[in-house]
Amino acid sequence: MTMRTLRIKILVLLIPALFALASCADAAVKRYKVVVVKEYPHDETSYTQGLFFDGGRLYESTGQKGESKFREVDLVSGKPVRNLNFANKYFAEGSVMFGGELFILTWTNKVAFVYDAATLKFKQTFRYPREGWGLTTDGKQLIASDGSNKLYFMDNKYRVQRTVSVKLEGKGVRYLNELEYIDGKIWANVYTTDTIVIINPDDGKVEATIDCRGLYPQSLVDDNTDVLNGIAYNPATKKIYLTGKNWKRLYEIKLEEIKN
Ligand SMILES: [Ca+2]
Repeated sequence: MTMRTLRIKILVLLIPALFALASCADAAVKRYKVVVVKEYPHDETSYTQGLFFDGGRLYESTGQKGESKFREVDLVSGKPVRNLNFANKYFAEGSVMFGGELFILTWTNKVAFVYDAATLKFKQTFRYPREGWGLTTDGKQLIASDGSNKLYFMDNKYRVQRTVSVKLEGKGVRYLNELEYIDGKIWANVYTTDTIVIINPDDGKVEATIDCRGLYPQSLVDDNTDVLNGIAYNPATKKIYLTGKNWKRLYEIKLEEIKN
């Protein structure tokens, strides 16, 4: 065998292997865009921080000092059914119901409020040594974000059991904000962007990204409009809803994969 034929032989063997590697890397992170299935009114005074369903009912927590509130919201009308307000010093953040209790984070106050989930009666507070951003649950633990690329898995006493670092193709994804646990994965809004990442809760690896550009039409944008934030999943209907801070609409969406 000449050197030339050897080189060709190596290339012939190598090229499919390289393609296999490349397609492996491509297949690792899927890319989706969102398609609107249905749209609903959303209170444009709501600076959305937390959004979730529990028992078929939609709940939302909103931020800003002096404007922070927690609400049960009628999906169809967008109107509040029940409402909790916070003292002016608190900036409410993510919220979720877990084990018959409602948990609501605050941004820099470093305190979480706990209520009875059924009556919304105040029960207690927990302190935590970091910022509060998003909150969700896998039904076994609370899962919180703090604006970094970390997710904190905690028990109902706010004790951290484990953390994962969220990475997209090996690079940390910071500014993880509103969270939603959907079918074994954690969806997270990446603050200030139109991107949602789908995270494997075991290793923090981003398995897919969702491009939400164009979801909120330019015709509805005004001086008050802020970023995409708010993911809610109703497990009974398997429907997924998105909104944003001070958006006038809440959208039921489905995913469409972006090929190549
Ligand atoms: Ca949520």
